[in-house]
Amino acid sequence: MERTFVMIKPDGVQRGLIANVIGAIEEKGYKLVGLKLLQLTSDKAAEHYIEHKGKPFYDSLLAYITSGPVVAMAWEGPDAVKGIRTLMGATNPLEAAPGSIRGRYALSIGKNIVHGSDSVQSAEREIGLYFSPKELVGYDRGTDKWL
Ligand code: DAT
Ligand code: MG
Repeated sequence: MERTFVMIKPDGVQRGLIANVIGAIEEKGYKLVGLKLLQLTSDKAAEHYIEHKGKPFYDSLLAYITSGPVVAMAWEGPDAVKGIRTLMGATNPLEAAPGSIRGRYALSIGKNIVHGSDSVQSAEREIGLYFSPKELVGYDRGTDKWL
């Protein structure tokens, strides 16, 4: 069982896609264990995207991710990190599989709707950036045995 961090980026919120993104992940079978709406400060955004510091797109990435509210979430399930990356589609929406979240809703790499952790280690770090342990809620669902 894994947990992963997912964020609906400002374009996803502004375009009214919160329910669609949550729905895609929920319908697949993953379990929502943490959820909040917030506006990122520059400091938080820099911490989140520390691995990209110095890259040509870094400044525009920070401007974009702080440009409006985001939805931060923790999701749980078997192989949740890789599974949710697959559900999101490739970073560049031009290459994202049709039917994936980015494949369905996004046109450009600079506005690709959603973030998802890329490894179990990143997931742990990113969940910790946005949630305190008591803000994460573990629970059983009647459907868990069918997944
Ligand atoms: P992902 O979000 O799929 O994990 P990433 O971690 O490589 O992708 O990059 C973080 C975000 O930065 C990505 O969602 C969009 C933006 N980005 C990445 N590569 C880019 C590029 N070559 N030009 C513009 N933006 C880019
Ligand atoms: Mg990434």
